Amino acid sequence: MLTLVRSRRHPGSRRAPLRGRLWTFGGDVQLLLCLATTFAAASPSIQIETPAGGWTTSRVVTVTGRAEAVKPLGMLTVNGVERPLPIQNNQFTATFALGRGQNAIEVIGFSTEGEGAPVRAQLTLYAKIPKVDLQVLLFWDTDKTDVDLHITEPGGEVINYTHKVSTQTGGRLDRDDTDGYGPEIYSLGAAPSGVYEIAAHYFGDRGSGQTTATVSVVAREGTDEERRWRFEVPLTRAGEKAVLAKINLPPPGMQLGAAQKQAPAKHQPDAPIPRGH
Ligand SMILES: [Ca+2]
Repeated sequence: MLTLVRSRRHPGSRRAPLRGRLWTFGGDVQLLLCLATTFAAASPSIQIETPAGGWTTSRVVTVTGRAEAVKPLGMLTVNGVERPLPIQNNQFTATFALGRGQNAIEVIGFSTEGEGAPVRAQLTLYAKIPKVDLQVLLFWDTDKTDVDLHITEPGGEVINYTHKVSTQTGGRLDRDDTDGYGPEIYSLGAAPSGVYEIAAHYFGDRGSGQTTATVSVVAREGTDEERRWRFEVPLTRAGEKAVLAKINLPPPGMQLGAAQKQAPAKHQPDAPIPRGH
């Protein structure tokens, strides 16, 4: 009969640092139970790997990093503006727009255990970039979904994924994000005065249903007239388009007025606009 007895320490040996117990089977077979060590859960952590910090001449940057034992949806904060951050296979990547000068970036993960206590990593980046008169950043809060930013300039020209650079102002859309979260960024160096309409179109939901679109706006960046706004609107399904705000930029030197927030959009069941990709 096989008997399981606890072994005795060999004379002169030192107790192993592993958390476990040494057993012998009839004095012939030794089994080291160190399951507690082998399967110990990783501690929640988050780390930014690139960029290392310092300065950049790019307005749009991508931050990458690693995380352990955190929930699949974290948070990215850039100069106080929060947005959701997907974390998959212990990795994250996020693209966003910097402001001129010093930028404070924070990545937050929420522990998979207990109350989801946050773990944080910070980065400071100095951006040597030209000032913008107007920048609009669109992001949303669902994965595998496509929302599009549409800017109608005072001259009536519409900038979106089908027409990324304005022939009238030089304003440009940086990219068309088609698989979740954004951002899509419209930037304009020298903005003609007039009304700029900001709209979000829910192009494709791939079954995800409602998403919340958020736009973050900065006007007259780096001047005494600098103003910032943030608008949100729920989009319930693909095909829906909402005008989030109208920004009235006065001629340079004149005080900016309040942005005009729009009422929630009505569903527009028109067919999606064909795109070239
Ligand atoms: Ca898009």
